[in-house]
Amino acid sequence: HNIEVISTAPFDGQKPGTSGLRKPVGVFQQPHYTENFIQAGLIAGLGDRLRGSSLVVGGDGRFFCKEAAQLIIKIAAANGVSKVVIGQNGILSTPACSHIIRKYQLDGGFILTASHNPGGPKGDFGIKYNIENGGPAPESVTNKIFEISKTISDYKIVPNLKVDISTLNTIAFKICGNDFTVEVIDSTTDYVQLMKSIFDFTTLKNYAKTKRLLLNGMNGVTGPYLKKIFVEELGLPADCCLNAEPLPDFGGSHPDPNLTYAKDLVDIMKQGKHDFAAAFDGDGDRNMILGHNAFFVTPCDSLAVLAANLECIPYFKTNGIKGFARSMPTSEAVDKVAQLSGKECYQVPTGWKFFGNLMDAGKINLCGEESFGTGSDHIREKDGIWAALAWLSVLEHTNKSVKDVLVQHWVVYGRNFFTRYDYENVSSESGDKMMELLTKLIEDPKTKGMTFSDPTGKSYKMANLDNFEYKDPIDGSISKNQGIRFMFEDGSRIIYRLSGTGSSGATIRIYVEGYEKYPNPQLYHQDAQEVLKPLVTIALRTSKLKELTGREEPTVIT
Ligand code: VG1
Ligand code: CO
Repeated sequence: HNIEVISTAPFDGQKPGTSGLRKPVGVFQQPHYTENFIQAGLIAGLGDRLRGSSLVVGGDGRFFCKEAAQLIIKIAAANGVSKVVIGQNGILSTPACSHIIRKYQLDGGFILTASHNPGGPKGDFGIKYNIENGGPAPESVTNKIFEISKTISDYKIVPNLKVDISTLNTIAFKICGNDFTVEVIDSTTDYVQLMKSIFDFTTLKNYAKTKRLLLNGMNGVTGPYLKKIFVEELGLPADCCLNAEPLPDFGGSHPDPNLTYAKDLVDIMKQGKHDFAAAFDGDGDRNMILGHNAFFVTPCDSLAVLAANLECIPYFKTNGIKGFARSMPTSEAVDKVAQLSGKECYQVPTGWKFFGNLMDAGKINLCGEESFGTGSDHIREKDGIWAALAWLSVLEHTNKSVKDVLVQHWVVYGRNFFTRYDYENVSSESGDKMMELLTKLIEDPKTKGMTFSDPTGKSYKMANLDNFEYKDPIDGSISKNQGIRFMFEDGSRIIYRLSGTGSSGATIRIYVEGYEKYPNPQLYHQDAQEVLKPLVTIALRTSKLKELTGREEPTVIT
């Protein structure tokens, strides 16, 4: 096997976003495009540890995963990597990749996914580099990848190295005298074992027998994991798993577990025949939890409820509960639980990479984001199936329905009403203009203390506003411009961000939160959209969103 050094030229825009590099498939298919990014990832991620290192490679099975996996093997081999561990047919969920890096003490890995973005030849593809703790590369590494990508002039490859990744096997090669091994492993075994070590599967099995559950893989990567865990291990009928076959184009759908894109599941749940449902995104790190009659648990509340009930899970009983964290736009519901239980609660920028240091330092063991991400320190990614099992553990332990668990939670802690408005695919120009306009408000000393009212007369006094900046408490690194925050005197918040996961144009996200503590529990049943209407009106008016984007309505409301 010969190593070839191929001349190449830089491509624009190979800057990893909130979670890796995401672009339309056609962009990755350009000659040298994917190769450049892999070479940059190896150098930035591993530096002088590159020779002799070991990596995991896995993806959500979307179109172009197999081609990219073969390229990674060829380029890794040429760069002196000694071992690549890869899921059979290239399939590994994002949580499984994270676990495999940790379990086998690998030096890092490539995850091939654009998460919940649609797939197929006309859809999106993505590549993410993860580091040796199993988590997404921190900004120091992703910035380096981008820097390298801007000046790259060649990459190394073993062009005629062909590896059969369809059968479980360990294959040894000699590359210019060096040993290079590819281990094709079963996609689910390690992850299923991990779940069995965290949760009490005997108790869950007995509980699951008495309930009607639905799990929706949305044609993404979780299908095989769902069948192993819920059908083989927990003994549920096979038809509890919906859309459980990973498809390269996700069946043409948008594998994003929310009320808009998982509407088919919501409709089934509305028929009232099931007690619990969960849906997962393309790469298996997001989750949506629904109760009887499609009762919807907001991800912010999900995090808070788990925080309040963690001790019913064996893993936390053994390890103790150190603290919690949430991304900045996520509601403060979990903070309320931390206050009452005397635990620390950290606030980090959007993106799972910011939780890694806190978990490594033993400061937190539960964290979450409003974007349907929940997870713990069992790995360094958010974990959809883990969240569903955690919820089942809570339901079993409390012997309550999903809705009753929530209502009881609100009675104790009050309710943080929350909603997010997404305006997808607006022009980058209008997105930037809106952020500029809001930045002017921050710079204007008059804004603080100003009263904002909606037409019905509800008013909110601005207590503070800024562009969120985060100083990592462990390594001291600083991340600026992480979202514009309006913080009102009554605890309500409005947050504006531009998405960092889109593949073209811009997506504006507006997050709105209002806190209520009612003497009458019935009031907690109010619709978040109704309760938050005045704040939403203020959010849209203050940002001139309609004027700047021409959009009357958001693309998605969560
Ligand atoms: C979005 C979410 C963020 C999440 C990220 C990756 O990022 O808001 O909370 O961590 O997606 O999730 P952004 O920059 O578009 O807002 V996944 O499941 O797409 O890897
Ligand atoms: Co995802």
